[in-house]
Amino acid sequence: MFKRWSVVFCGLFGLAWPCVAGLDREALIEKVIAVRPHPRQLAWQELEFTCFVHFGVNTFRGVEWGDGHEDPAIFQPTDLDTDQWCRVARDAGMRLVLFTAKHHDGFCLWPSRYTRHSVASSPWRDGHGDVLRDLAASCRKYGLKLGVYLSPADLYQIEHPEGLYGNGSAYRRRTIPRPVEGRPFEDPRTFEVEADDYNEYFMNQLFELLTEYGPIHEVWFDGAHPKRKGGQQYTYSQWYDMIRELAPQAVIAIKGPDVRWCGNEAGWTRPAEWSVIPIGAPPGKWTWPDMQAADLGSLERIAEVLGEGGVLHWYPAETNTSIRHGWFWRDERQHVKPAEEILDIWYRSVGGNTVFLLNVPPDRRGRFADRDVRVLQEVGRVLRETFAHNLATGATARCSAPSEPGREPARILDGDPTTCWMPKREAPMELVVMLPEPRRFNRIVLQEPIADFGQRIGRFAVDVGVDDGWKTVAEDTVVGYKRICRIETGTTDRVRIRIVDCRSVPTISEFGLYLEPPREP
Ligand code: FUL
Repeated sequence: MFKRWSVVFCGLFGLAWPCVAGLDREALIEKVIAVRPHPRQLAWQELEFTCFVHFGVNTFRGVEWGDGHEDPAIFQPTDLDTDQWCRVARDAGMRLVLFTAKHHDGFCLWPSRYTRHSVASSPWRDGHGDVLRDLAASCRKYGLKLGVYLSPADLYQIEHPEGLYGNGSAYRRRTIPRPVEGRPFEDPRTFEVEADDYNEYFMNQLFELLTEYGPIHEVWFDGAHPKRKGGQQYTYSQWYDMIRELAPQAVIAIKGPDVRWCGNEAGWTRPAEWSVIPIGAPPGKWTWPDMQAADLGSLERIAEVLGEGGVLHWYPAETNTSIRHGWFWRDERQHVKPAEEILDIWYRSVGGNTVFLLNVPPDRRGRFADRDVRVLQEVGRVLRETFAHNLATGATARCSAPSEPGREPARILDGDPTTCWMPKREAPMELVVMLPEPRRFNRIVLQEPIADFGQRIGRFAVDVGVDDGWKTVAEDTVVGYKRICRIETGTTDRVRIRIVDCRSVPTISEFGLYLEPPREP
């Protein structure tokens, strides 16, 4: 449909607006709001706060990137305790642990059938250790989901004389998984692929990870490469097909179609994080490059990319950063971000329509270090206390515009994110929430029913009742899955939500008022 924007301008919409084959702004908006999350993307978004764990030979060398020449014997955690990771993560409010099963150095934290460069060659637990197995069991115990980071870059396979990376091997038909004597798979499925040695190796390992550790909910493909060799290419689409078959519930993140990198590693968030993003080609042909521009999803940007032959895609952002300076534990001089900073990122990311993936690197014992634990305990305490009670409970809501049947304003107060308010006409408009008595709060939460109606709100403001009038306390951009506004603590008996700019008719699923208790200095 969207081929080339013939630059005809539709004067109707104020400023010049390009039309493509007669498609005006309204028709474009209809296309944009029709884009919805896949259920696996929605389930991932609802996790909100997740835990990244970087652990491996780098932990024992005190480096960020290994070189592939590491002796597996250096991997010797003295007191590996994945229960502690999961307990701390759960108590901080996290719902998934994403683990570096293999980082760029190529050392595997599970005893892969396909390389000796793994925990099986370490004296740790006499070569019988399996960090991923311990972690999977702990995740089950603490009710957390599990994700895996499998680095496409692999320095061991580059540097080792018999390494498979970029070895010039032919692409030919191969069966995944390759049988290994004495180590059969319980899962009988096989895949016929067209691959060279390294892609076969990679898919054999994906098969191990996705069939032998219980359900995997996120697969993370990093784009970084400390080194390349032999023009090695990755057969991504075969990898994705295997993941869809073996782990249909898993989102494929970063170099993949389901979750996009926020574009930085410092925890910065865009003021307007749209989840409907134009990409340069249909998903099957797109290579998911990093997207670091400030504007990824405005209507202007969408028009531009569609005009060049692009398509629309539900592509929500994940904000990733580390609690420490660096991704791996180095020593106890390493800076640890204080709880205020983690909470600030949490509010901007979870409350800015993204998922927050916070890295917590275990130390050489194989435990989260005490300083990190203290920060996470404080973060968990603040989040629990703040969001324990919705202070909008018992309120009533009204809007001057008539509502669609069954979508009255009261729906934003029913605690059910699957119901919503939807008026019969477009923004601008106001929604007034009357509290049963004056209440004190400093956090305002808004959610859109993205599963049913996509992402629409582009700008809104919130006013609180003062004396006989209103005072604006928050103004912001998009809502999407969730927007949290932090405001000065105050008391009022009424709140007004003004939808200032919206793609089509606005809709809100949930509204909440909360009080973050004052913190000790
Ligand atoms: C980067 C990697 O190079 C880092 O080591 C780390 O894993 C980070 C999350 O992604 O691209």
